[in-house]
Amino acid sequence: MKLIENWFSERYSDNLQLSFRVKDQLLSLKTDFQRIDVFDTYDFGKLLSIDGTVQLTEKDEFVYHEMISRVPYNMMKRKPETVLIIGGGDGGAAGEFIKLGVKKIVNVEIDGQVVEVSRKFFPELYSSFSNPSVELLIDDGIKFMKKNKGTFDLIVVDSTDPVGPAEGLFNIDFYKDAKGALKDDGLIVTQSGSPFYQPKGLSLAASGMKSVFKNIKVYTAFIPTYPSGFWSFTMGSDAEIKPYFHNVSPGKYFNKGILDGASLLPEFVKELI
Ligand code: AG3
Repeated sequence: MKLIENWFSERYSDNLQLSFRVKDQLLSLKTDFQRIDVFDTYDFGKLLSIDGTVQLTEKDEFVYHEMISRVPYNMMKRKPETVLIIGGGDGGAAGEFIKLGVKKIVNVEIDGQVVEVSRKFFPELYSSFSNPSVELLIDDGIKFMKKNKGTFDLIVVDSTDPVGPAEGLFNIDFYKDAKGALKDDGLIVTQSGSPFYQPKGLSLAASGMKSVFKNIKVYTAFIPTYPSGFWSFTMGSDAEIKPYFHNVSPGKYFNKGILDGASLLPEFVKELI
C-alpha cells in the first residue's frame, strides 16, 4: 500500500515553487491581516508560513535572525542601546538583541496572532518576550514611530515581502518616519528580499532609503528556505556605515569574516541598487 504524501509549496512564479514534504499541518488561521500556517516538515522542523510564504523554519531561522541583528549592530559607530523591531512577532530578532546585551528592545508587531502562534509552536523564539529587556506591543509600527521621535539607535524591519500587507514598510514615507524615530546617528535595516526573484523589492528599499539617508549599504546571506536561498538586507543611516566590531563572537552563521565580507556584492546585485 502506498502512503499518501503531503507537501507544502511556496509559489515563486507560475512556473516555479519550492516544496517541503510535511508530516502534518499543525495550524491554519486567518487573521485580520493575513493567513498563517504552521507545518511539521521532514527536513526543516516546524515551518511558519504567512500568506503562503515561508517566514521561518526551526532549522534555518538562525541565519536570518543573526544576520538582521548582528550586522547592523556592528555597523554603527556607537553601540546601539535602544532598538525598535517592527514586525518580528515570532521573537527571533528580539532574541538576538538579548544575546548582544541590548537592554531596551521595543518590538511592535501589528498582528497579535503571530505572537500567539509563536508561543504555541516556537516557544524558544517566543521566550524573548518574557525577557525584561523586551517590551512587546501589538500595534501599527508606522503609527508608533510617528509618536516616538528621536528615540531609537537602531530600527529593524522584520517584515513579510514588499508585496501585500507589508508594502507600506518599503516606501519613502516609511523611511522618513523611521528617520524621525531614530536618533541623529541612528540606523535602519530592513530585509529586502531575494535579489534574484524579487529584484524590485531590493531596488525599492535601496532607492527609498537613498532619498532619505546619506548612506546606504546592502548585504546578503544564504537562507536555504527563502526564494533562491540568496537573501538581501538594506541599511540606511546619516552616519557612516562600516564594520566597528563591537561584538563579533561567532553565532551559528555570523562571524567576524561574515561581517567583513557582508557587503561584497555580485555585479547583478550592485546594478539593482
Ligand atoms: N520575515 C521575512 C520573510 C520573507 C520571506 N519571503 C518569502 N519566503 N517569500 C521573516 C520573519 C522571521 N522573523
